[in-house]
Amino acid sequence: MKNYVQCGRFRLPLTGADARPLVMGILNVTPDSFSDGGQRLTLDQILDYAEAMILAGVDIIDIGGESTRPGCVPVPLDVELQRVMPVIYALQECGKPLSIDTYKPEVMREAQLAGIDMINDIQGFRAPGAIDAVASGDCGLCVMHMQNTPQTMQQQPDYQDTVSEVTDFFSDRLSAMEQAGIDKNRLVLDVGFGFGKSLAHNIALLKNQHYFVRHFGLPLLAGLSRKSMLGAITDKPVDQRLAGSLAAALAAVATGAQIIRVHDVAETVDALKVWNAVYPAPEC
Ligand code: 7PJ
Repeated sequence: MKNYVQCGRFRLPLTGADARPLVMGILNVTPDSFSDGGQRLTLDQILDYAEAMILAGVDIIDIGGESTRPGCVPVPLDVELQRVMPVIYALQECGKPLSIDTYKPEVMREAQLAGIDMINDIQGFRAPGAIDAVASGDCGLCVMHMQNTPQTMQQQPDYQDTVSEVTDFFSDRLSAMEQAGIDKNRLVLDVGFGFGKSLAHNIALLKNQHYFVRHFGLPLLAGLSRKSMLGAITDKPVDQRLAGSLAAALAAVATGAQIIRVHDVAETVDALKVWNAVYPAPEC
């Protein structure tokens, strides 16, 4: 296991006295995000929301300019840039690592010029030019697994063996990144809950997260917050999934994730503090 993740200006500890599960707060800059879409439209409102996340103890702020909910339509490059770049510039000095949720190499390049600390790619840097766009910097890179595309992924998710297929995907991406000379200390893996997965696939991956940690020796990020798999389990609509999301965050940490991507930062920070008091990170 790595001792830290290199995350641009920041080095996030994974082991030792300072290590604890980290909370990545979702900052959607889209008018159509599935769980809080349309509520935060002006830059001021977005920055207020970021400020509240910081006060609540967020560790990483994940800025997203394109909704990737099932069936959504991709946004053009210029629209995505218009949405995210002002937010990145405005938050540059906020004191927290900034992440950008994008799969577009042009957005990755612009965001790095603006000092982004992490690039979170739901396509696992598969777009032509994506690896080239990030190879020479030092920002963290989250490599997520997705079957098919957001437009089609939930139509018929299909695996012979979920864990081994996701393993093969990571192996392929990691060797491409290694060939490009990317330092392993920059890398984080994410099995991609809900991205081309049935409930059974998601549960199989959640239960096997430790396997991925052991196999690749890399930290895992997990995003389960308010997702439909929690709706399937609890029979609750998206605005009533807080308790499910907190339980999912703890389950994800219990099974090996070190960064938890969430909407509800304050509640998750508290839940993880309690968790960490009982199960602190390993010493080395
Ligand atoms: C994830 C993400 C996730 C990572 C989204 C949503 C949909 N990035 N971006 N992992 N999900 N790394 O927030 O429900 O699970 S967008």
